[in-house]
Amino acid sequence: MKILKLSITAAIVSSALLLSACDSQQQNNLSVKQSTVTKQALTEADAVSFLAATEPKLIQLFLESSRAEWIYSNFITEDTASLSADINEKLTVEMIELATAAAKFDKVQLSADNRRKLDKLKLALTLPAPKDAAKTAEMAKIVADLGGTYGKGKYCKTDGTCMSLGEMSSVMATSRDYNEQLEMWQGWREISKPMRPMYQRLIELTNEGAKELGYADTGAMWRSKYDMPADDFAAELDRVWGQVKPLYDSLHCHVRAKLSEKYGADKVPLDKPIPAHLLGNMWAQSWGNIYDLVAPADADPGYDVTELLAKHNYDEVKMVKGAEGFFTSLGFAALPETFYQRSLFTKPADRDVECHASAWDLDAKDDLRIKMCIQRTGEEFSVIHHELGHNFYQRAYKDQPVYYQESANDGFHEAIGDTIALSVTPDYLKQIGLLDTVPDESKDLGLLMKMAMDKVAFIPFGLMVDQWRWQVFSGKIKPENYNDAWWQLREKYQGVTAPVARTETDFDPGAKYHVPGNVPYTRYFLAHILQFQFHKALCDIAGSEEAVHRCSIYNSKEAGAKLNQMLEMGSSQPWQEALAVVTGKPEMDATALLDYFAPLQTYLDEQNKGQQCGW
Ligand code: X8Z
Ligand code: ZN
Repeated sequence: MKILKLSITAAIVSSALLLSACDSQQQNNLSVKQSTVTKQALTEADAVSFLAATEPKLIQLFLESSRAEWIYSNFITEDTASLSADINEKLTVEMIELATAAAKFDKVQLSADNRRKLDKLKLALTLPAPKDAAKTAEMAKIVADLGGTYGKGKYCKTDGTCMSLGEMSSVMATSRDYNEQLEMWQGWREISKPMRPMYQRLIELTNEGAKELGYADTGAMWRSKYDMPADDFAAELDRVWGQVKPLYDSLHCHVRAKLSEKYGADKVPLDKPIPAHLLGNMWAQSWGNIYDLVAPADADPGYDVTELLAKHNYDEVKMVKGAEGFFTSLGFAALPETFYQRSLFTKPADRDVECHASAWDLDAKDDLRIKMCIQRTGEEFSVIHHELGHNFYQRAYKDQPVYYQESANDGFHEAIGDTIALSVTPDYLKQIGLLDTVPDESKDLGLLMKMAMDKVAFIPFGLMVDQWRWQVFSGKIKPENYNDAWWQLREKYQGVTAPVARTETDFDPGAKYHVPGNVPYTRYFLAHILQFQFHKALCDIAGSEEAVHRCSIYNSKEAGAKLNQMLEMGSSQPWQEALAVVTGKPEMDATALLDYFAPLQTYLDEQNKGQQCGW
């Protein structure tokens, strides 16, 4: 339903030229399209004119849709929900029509470029809808309602006081009180219970749409977007996860032992999955917030970015300017003034907004924005880099044809800002005046541990979300097992468990933004592998002689130029080729990640000696 550029999602919406008063032009476009696809024997010339006529139509639709989505997620009310549903419905109808028209060229001999553009069009929708107009409208309403339910979600206690997700997340990050964390964990999961029937119906509807487009189900369509056969892509994920799993298992073992020391073996048994509320994060997806519980003795770097930001009076805008400064140091042009005028940086007190961070490109020119309820923490400083990575990518590919105004694959979009954040080293923090003294190498282990708690811990979560969704789409997971299956996968991949009994009146997947938001999640798994490949390659290009975990590409115009070369390509080439532009190799490979964390792996092996690991 929502597509990102050519596959808009709620996370990053982008569009292009303002053509609001071009009714006649739109009619022309449509008539070209209709005459093109009803001809008897289609030729490449027909494809070329179809693609040319479709382009301005898409640009217009994307702009309209982005505006409505921007307003809805900045101001969640019944009215904006209704307007968002209306435009989504219109966009979906049009995209289904275009995908169907594009499929008419399936048997026509075409250049690789024209074939690629048509394929992009066929795969553009994240949530295809059935052709039946009433069903499309029903689906659009569900999509808006699910998003709104999440965005408005808060936890209200019996005394009448309510907490936002941001407030609850702060408690999860800083509290070391078992019951207090549990209250937050349980409280937030109340918001998603009402989503279940909506979600169930959404799956039925979108699968019907996917089948009409020739896919087995919507999950099969999602897996078809990676320049390789869908089954090969799924196998590729398993292969890469197999590379990382031993490191994850070591980290899990060590963290569980430390949590068991902290909370007691009755609460954290040494042979069982870890209770999911003790890891410093609402979803146990990244664990950096409990770094203090696992910090290696004598190797703690002795600083904390949250404290440094406070000490140097960094407010939200200063945090964003700081992150922007990294990109400009690489040679990227500064963000436009409108970015600062139009972005949302702080949570408004007087209305409901979707606080989950996102980056937007409204017009494929220069109307870039982020929307984020920034908290003044080191964690959020990283998220700002993440979001700006989206914006700089969007600007880099803006001159591509609309079909290619996208990242090489969705994992690339998620990896760019994170790649930059890997260069936020102590040395860099000193250069920008946040840190006085760079800790010596004896403290590297602490830095690596902190990074692993964020990045390595995330990887199985990044995989399991869509393992759940794919099986929901395929029907292997039935509605009566939605929650149970979620927890089975959480246990299988992450080795975490629900801290209290769950039932099928709960809908815990819905408490994670990307499920009601319908944002595919495999992208983050990919990004967590790719960012280490990019970082290593860019450090080489920058001529760094440091260990890779100490390298910062700050100020390297060479690294910036190479990165930009890849970003500018958009999705015009298979992602393997884009990857090769920066890394020299067309394969996704976790070796760069494993090399980065090699000293930590040695430490963990030592620490885990005699422990019974696994769950
Ligand atoms: O959703 C995001 C970004 C926006 S694309 C803030 N991330 C995932 C999440 O929060 O679950 C970044 C890492 C994973
Ligand atoms: Zn992102």
